[in-house]
Amino acid sequence: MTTVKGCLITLEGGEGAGKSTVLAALRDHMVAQGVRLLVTREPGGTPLAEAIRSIVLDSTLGPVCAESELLLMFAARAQLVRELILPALDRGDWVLSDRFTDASYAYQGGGRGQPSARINDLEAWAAAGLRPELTLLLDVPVTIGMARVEGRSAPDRIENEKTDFFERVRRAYRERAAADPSRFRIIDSSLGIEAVRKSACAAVDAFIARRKGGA
Ligand code: Z5A
Repeated sequence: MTTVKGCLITLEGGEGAGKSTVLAALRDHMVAQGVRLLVTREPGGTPLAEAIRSIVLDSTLGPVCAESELLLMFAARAQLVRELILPALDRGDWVLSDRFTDASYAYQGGGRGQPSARINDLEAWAAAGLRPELTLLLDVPVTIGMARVEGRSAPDRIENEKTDFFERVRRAYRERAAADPSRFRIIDSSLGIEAVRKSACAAVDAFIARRKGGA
């Protein structure tokens, strides 16, 4: 069993970046090392947050304004943070989340043009100021990512967006990573699945080793 204290690790990336694929590999890799791990996703992870997810991604509900979209993402997050993530961290467990607040900066900030200051305020209040200690950004050119998910059954409301929206999302993610290099690791996700998986596991191993050293 690892002796280091619990912490939050997140996976981020645009369409077809391979988060789900990498998440499964990372979970197995970390559990095999004895890390006590809660795996979750956003939006979602609790019954209420999953219900909000189905609303916010539903493409049949008519227009959703950017303000509603941002608030729904944070409503789901507020619940997940208090119901699952903070209690897990308090127990000393580790948490691996498929997306977190960086996604709101990228999609609602970069993609929809919501001001960063507003997202900052929501992060401080609704997300209790919680920030991951490590964020793996799976970065892939938009055209490659979109080609990977093409043909997947019924795109949801956000997946229906056009290429320029996803280009803004990618730019916002990369800017956040550049602004906070001690937290972010950018993984070149245009490479094959095995290479991406290896880079992600290596980044987490290095983080665990560093944390053990400093714990
Ligand atoms: N959203 C938001 O707007 N604001 C927020 O604050 C939050 C979220 C938290 C749902 O997220 C939506 O919510 C998302 C952002 C928004 N909208 N969009 N678009 P999600 O994370 O649940 O949904 P998603 O982005 O569509 O993720 P996904 O479907 O799980 O995709 P993925 O995890 O990136 O990819 P994958 O399923 O692992 O892989 C896709 C395909 O590519 C699959 O066939 C793989 O076999 C293949 N693949 C994966 N990696 C590779 C490599 N390296 N080479 C070749 N092929 C690959």
